[in-house]
Amino acid sequence: MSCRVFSGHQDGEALGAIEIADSIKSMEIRGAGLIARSAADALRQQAEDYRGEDVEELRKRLEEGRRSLIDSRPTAISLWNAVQATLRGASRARDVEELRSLVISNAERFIERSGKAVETIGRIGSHRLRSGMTVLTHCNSKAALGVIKAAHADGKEINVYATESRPWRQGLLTVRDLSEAGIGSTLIIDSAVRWIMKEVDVVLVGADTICSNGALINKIGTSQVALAADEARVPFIVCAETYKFSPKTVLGEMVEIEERDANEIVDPRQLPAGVKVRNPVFDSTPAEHIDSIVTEIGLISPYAAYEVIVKELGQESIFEANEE
Ligand code: RUB
Repeated sequence: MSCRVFSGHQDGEALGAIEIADSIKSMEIRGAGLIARSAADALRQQAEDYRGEDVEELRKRLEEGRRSLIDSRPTAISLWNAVQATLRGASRARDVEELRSLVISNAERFIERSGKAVETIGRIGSHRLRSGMTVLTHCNSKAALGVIKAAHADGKEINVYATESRPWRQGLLTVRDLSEAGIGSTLIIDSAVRWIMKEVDVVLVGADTICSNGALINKIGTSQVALAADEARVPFIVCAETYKFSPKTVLGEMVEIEERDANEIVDPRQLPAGVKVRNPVFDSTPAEHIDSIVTEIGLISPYAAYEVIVKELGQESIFEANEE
C-alpha cells in the first residue's frame, strides 16, 4: 500500500482519524488526491485496530472518524467521496469481523484505484504534449505533474512555468518535484501569469472539485489563469480523477470555498487598525474556460461532468449526498 500516513493507536478509537483530520486541517497533508487517500487509510486503520466485539460501537467510532475527516477541509469533494467509498455497505455488516474486512477492502480498493488513476491520467494527458512545449501549472497538483512527468518519460522536452501560489507557496513543491524528475522549470509570482501567457502552449491544473455543470474548483487564482489562457487562446486543461467530481452539486449544493486564517497572508501587527484581511483559498472556473478534463476514463469535455458523476460515482453516491 503506497499511502500509510500514520500508525499505531489504541483500540480503533477515532483518534487516528482525528489526527489525520488535524494534519489535513493544518495542511501537513494537502492536495485533494492525497487528502482522499489519507482519509480512506485513516478509517481503514481505525477498523483494523478495533479490539472490541461490539459491531455497533465500531460503526459509531467509524462514523465519528468519518465526521472529523470531512469537517477537516470543506472544499475538496475527493475527501467526501473517499470516506463514502470506504464506508459503503457498513450499515449492513452483521458483526465486527464483517465490518472490519469490508472497511479494509473498501479503503484498499479506493487507495489503489486512486494511485492508478493518477498514472492513467499521466499517460492520457501526455498525448496532448509535444516536445518543445511550454506548460504553465498553478499550485501543486500530483495529477497535473503526472502528465508532465509522463511526457518527459516519453522523451519529450517540456518547459514548465510554475506559479508561486501565495500564501502557502505550493509552487516551491512543484519546482522541487519537477527538478527531482529531471524536468526544468521556472518559478513565477502569481501576478506574472498574464504577462508570461504569451510564451505558454498549454495550461495544466489539478482539481479539488468538479461540479455537475463542469465548473472547476481549484486553488485560488486558477480562474484568473483560465481567463488569461482564454484571452491568449491557450488550451486550459484540468487533470482530475473521477472522485474529484461532486455528486452533491447534482443536488444543487454549492461548493463551500474554504477561507483560512488571515495570519497566513500577513502578520496583523503590520496592518493599520481596522484593516480587514480575507484569505479564500479556492475559486471557481466556469466550464466555458476549460478546454478539456483528463480523467482516468479518458479526456472529456467539462460538459460531460454530470455523466461522469452518474456513471462513475453512481446513483448511490447522489443518494448518499442527499442523506448527508
Ligand atoms: C491544492 C490544489 C491542487 C488540487 C489537486 O490545494 O489546489 O491543485 O488539490 O491536487 P492545497 P492533486 O494545497 O490547498 O491542498 O492533483 O494532487 O490531487
